[in-house]
Amino acid sequence: MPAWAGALAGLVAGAVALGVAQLAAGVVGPQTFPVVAVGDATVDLTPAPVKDFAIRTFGENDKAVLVGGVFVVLAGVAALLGVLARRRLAYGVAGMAAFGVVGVLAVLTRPDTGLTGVLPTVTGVAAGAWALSWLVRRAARVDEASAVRSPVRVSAGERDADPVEWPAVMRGGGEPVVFDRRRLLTGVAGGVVVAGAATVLGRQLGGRQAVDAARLGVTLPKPATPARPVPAGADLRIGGLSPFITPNRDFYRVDTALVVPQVDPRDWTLRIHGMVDRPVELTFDDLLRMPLTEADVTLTCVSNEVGGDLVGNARWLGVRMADVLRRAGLRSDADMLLSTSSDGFTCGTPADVVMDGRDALFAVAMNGEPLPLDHGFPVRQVVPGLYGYVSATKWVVDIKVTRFDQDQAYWTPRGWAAEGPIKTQSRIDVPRSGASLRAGDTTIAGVAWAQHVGVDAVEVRVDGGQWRQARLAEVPGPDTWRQWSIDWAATPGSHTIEVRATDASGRTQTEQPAPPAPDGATGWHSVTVQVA
Ligand SMILES: Nc1nc2c(c(=O)[nH]1)N[C@H]1C(S)=C(S)[C@@H](COP(=O)(O)O)O[C@H]1N2
Ligand SMILES: [Mo]
Repeated sequence: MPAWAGALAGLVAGAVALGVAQLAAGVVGPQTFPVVAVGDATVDLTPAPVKDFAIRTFGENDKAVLVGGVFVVLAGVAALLGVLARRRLAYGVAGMAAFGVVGVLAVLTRPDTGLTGVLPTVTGVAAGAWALSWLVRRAARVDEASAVRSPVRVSAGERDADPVEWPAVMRGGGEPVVFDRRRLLTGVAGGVVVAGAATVLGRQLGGRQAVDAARLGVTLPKPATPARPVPAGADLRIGGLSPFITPNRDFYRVDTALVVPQVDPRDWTLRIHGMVDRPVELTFDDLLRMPLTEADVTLTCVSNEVGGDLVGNARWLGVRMADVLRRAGLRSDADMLLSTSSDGFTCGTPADVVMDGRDALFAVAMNGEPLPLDHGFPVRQVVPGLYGYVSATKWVVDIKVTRFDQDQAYWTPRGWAAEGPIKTQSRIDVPRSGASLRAGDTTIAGVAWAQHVGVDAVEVRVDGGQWRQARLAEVPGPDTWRQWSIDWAATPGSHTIEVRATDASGRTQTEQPAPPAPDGATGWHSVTVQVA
């Protein structure tokens, strides 16, 4: 059997393994698909600098790149196992089993898989090993002609003594066997069909239909405390300027989940425990029966570079976290709320921030609809003034009331600060960097944010000249970003435009550039444009 045939058999056996695993994961849960479990574990184990590099280089495609990488590695190894299996089937099967062990370990260390989560890996590896041996055997046919011609039956042991070159695959009985390309290729075709069908079926079974349907079935109660009306002048409606409210489909997404957690609201509970007088457990219906608050809050990711787009503003509807926590009764020496998502991500939020009266919510809706699955359905946290990684737990299921000196959240051991208040920032949306403009009167516009403090001033300068005050749009309160604009008489040539904001506490953004890690980027956003 030539090497290419072994590689092909290995690849197809690998595909059968993944297909069967996908099918089983369709029943047990998509996060138990071994590629996803290994990918998720890789995300958690990746050193912070590598992860930062990946986010910088691939942006929101980082997950696709990771999963693609896992597939490429798997394909290479499967082909190699096929090549080895030509010599000895046991090599190939042992290699598959080794992969199974890696898969099982990854699944078992995930927080959202459980013991049944190993089923997809185990059945997949069993199916792959079976397919490999079936293909290798199938490709070897007893050479009837030479068996008849040969006066003596040659057994494998005699091969070395015999100068004649014997086919690589020998059957136990010692008949000379030859490689049968046709039988291999028909077997390969069968394997491809099985792998493809199992994958498609598994995807359908594991699809989001059930949770999507449950989401559509959610009836949102009216808020007991409606949002402050958005002033008419909050949205300057300038072409290219971010709208005041970011539509859900355009809202940035950042999380560590390779497959979006599917949490059925009928199964959802929120447990509050730790340093409390009485542990509390709430169902989704319990939560919806509490008074709801509506608030416009701008979320920001700590990974946002100066000028970046990991920031968005939405109208949230939810129960004040403080109301729920008061039911449990926080002990006075507790200072941290360690929240956990259904997929095991954790956030550490300062308790005093959540309890100080701001609109810190267990949110159930975003811009008038139940939370999109990507944004944490059925319940997520929203805390004005704190970066997402320390406050905005999506798919939240558990709050441990604890202390910063006793517990650490997900990102802290990975090199990010334990506490993450949002730094005042401003961004130029129009003109875009690199734009070509016509000389004459034009508008420079953008957004600025200083959540829970408020933006008091935005200044713009061109080519390092005088700072000029921008016009500020109105805002409903201090928790949202604020649009700004300024006129500019553009003259021919290349120009650099810079912006800086001053918050309501009187602090102006520092010019000093700092990277996002460990606690948020600083510096002034600038764009360079060509005017003709
Ligand atoms: N479960 C879970 N929640 C999470 C995260 C996560 O990785 N897992 N990432 C946080 C980070 S870093 C940010 S910036 C916000 C982003 O929320 P969004 O995706 O709805 O914009 O979610 C936060 N909540
Ligand atoms: Mo973030």
